[in-house]
Amino acid sequence: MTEDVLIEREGAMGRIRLNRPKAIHALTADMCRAILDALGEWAGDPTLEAVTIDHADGRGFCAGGDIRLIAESSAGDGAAARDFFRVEYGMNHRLFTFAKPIAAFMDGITMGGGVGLSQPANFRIATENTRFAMPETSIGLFPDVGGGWYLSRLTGRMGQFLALTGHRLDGAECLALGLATHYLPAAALPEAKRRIGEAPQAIEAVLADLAVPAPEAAILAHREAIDRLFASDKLEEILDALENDDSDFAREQRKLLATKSPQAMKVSLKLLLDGRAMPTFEDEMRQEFAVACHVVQRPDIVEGVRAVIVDKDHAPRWDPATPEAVSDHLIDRIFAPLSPDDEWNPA
Ligand code: QUE
Repeated sequence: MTEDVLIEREGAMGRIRLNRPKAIHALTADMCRAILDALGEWAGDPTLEAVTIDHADGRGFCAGGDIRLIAESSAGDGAAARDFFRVEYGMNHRLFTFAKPIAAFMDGITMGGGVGLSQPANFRIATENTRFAMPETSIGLFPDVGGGWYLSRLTGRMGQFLALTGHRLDGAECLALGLATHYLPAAALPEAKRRIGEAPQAIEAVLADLAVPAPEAAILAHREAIDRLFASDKLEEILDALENDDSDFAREQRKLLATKSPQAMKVSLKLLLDGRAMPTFEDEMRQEFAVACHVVQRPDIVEGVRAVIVDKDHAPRWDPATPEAVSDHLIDRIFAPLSPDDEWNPA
């Protein structure tokens, strides 16, 4: 048992409360296992009507996953990283297929693994504290935990933009893009949770009652530029489009992409291209697991976590170093299915 996530039963409600404040509630394998097991139990319990997911003490909803462990494992045989992804994706899939209502409170940093926890929820509550991103191209990973599914289903080329740049959205922007279903002031969350606890079948009515109009979504001012500049599924063409556009926005994005892992960016584009056509979320997670297992065997995760988390010099030396050097053959190998003995399947 881990204390890093609190699993509570209160009447007809199941509560999942992330409780690892020192790491902004980033998910460990033990936390994912505990959530997976609780959902398994609750799925078959006719007295359980609904589930809420939030964080207990401290700021931030969930900063991501245990990327130090992933990087350390990647420097060795990769077994612990594969174990982590297997249980995390199992949790993501169980949330996605859970038949009773789930409400996720994205009150603060909601990145990477936190996106995988919240996006499968029927009710996704944003606040003025929400900071939402899929920042994995900074550390040589890719927008996993179903990112290839959710991001590829956003309007236009917003998903490709978010996946490549790791751009942070605020709560109002999440609502405007459909990543959140409701916008509440953070001060109203205790009342929302109390009223949901009293009447789990009335989640939607409670949230509608406490929701307030969101501020303007700044990202919408760039929607046309994003759809145009990120239109291609080829990284080199996106970089050329940014290069040839004379706007501050394009210049900023071009500068930003120069810092990201070229391999991770190419993996992300293919993930979204394939993800949009995936017949089921199960197929998506099987693909993402295969990609994760192959990426763990490459050098960029170790280097990215070193540059961003360990040394914090923000000067990664990517390998391959340029988009041109990331061959189609390398991408094909990264997307190759695993053998039936190794592949991911629902828990
Ligand atoms: C990209 C990422 C992550 C990140 C930073 C990136 C990520 C993640 C964390 C993180 C942050 C604070 C913590 C922690 C993890 O940062 O996935 O344990 O205390 O989990 O640029 O993908």
